[in-house]
Amino acid sequence: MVLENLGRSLHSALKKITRSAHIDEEAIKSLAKDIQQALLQADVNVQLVMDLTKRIEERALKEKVPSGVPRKEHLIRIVYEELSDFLGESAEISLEEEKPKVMLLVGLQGSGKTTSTAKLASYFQKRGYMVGMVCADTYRPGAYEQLKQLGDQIGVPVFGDPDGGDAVRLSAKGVEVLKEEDPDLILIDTAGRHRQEKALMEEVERIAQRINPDEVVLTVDATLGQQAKPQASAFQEATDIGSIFITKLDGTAKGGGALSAVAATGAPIKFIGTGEKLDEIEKFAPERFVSRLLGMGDIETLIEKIKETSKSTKAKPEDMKAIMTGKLTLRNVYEQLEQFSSIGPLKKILQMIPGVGMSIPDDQIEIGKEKLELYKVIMDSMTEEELDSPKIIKSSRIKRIAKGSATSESEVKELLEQYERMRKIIKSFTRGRLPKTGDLGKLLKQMPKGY
Ligand SMILES: Nc1nc2c(ncn2[C@@H]2O[C@H](COP(=O)(O)OP(=O)(O)OP(=O)(O)O)[C@@H](O)[C@H]2O)c(=O)[nH]1
Ligand SMILES: [Mg+2]
Repeated sequence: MVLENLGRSLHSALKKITRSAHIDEEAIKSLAKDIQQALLQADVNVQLVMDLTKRIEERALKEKVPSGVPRKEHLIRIVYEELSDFLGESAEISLEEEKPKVMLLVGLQGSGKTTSTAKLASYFQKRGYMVGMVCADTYRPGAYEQLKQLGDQIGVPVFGDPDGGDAVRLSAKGVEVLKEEDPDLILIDTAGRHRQEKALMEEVERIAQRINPDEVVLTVDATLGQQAKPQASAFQEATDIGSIFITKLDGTAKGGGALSAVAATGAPIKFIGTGEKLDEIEKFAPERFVSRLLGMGDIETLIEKIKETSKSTKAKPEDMKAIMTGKLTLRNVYEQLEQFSSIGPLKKILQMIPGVGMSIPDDQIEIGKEKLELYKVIMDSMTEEELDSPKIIKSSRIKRIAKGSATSESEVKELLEQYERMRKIIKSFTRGRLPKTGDLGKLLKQMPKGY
């Protein structure tokens, strides 16, 4: 998970609160301390941490608890709200206005411009928009080929010149050529030479002057931690139509530092990159992000991912809803096997379910691709009735299924055990109800015992 360590520490700080008998000043102070420690470890700036925890403490001590709300719940809500505020406000990219919207991606060398350009293209294409990309990086050898390859992967046209040329002219030409197709969005990938930063900034400025983009997107590498701030501030001052794409949030312990430092400059973070693959992009919504971070799940992002997948495949949100509410049948499993792999590994999906968070050991849910294939073959030999009510599958049926699918009885049993385990885990966490993100009262009640 993104920011796994931070999530774990915050999660255990809250767990301590839910377990304590009384919420008194001491408990609040101790919670604030735990949160401080967790954030400092994630490379969040000391001053920001102090301000945040002071606000949490003050609110927790002074605010009147609304009637009917348990004190603990109120306290957790304060933490949730303050952490969400801390990460800025939700900002939208809208493609509904004038067509085409032109976005210019800028950033330091290796910060992830090219990858993020293609990720954005794929993100909006999946949502039904027509997208084109322009390669205006004329410095990096093979820059055009890199973007072209990514474009081919997702079926998005790329304009560029393999021989390089003048970046400003290429950008203008690219926009002009792509406009003929009447796209909704044109994304321009630029160069990122670090050593001649000044020349680079000048070039970006000249491109911006020439093509007048609707939005300039700065990619910022999350591994910089709080050091991301100067980049974001300079950018925030230089452009008023800017947004930030934080890349490489996966696999860095400093992501919390980067997110909070950038948010503190007031520059809107609109997207985050959570891996090298093109679908590893998420719209950044602080509340949802914090909700998932605290192990409270993120149903909205999950539903969004399912909708996205169901456009290109036949995945059905109803099936996912059935799974999340513990009504998992083998039929759901069968129908979703392929979709699961396109939404992301099962563990990522489960993390978006409230209460599941970090509580499941990897080996309980990681099913390899080959295993999934085998399970599909086995399920092909099952009857409709068996797929709908797996509990009727006893030894004689197991024998028949194994024979029909040319597998062994133990493999059939293994599938049934795996299914049962998944069903139980999911059921025990969701308790048969589908909560909404942000509805903390309900979420908290659904947390498993010992949370
Ligand atoms: N893990 C991870 N890697 C990423 C992410 N985004 C980009 N990368 C990787 O970062 C490296 C640099 O990405 P590019 O997209 O080529 O960066 P760039 O800013 O275009 O680089 P230049 O054009 O050389 O300035 C590549 O290896 C990418 O796969 C992300 O969100 N997570
Ligand atoms: Mg590049």
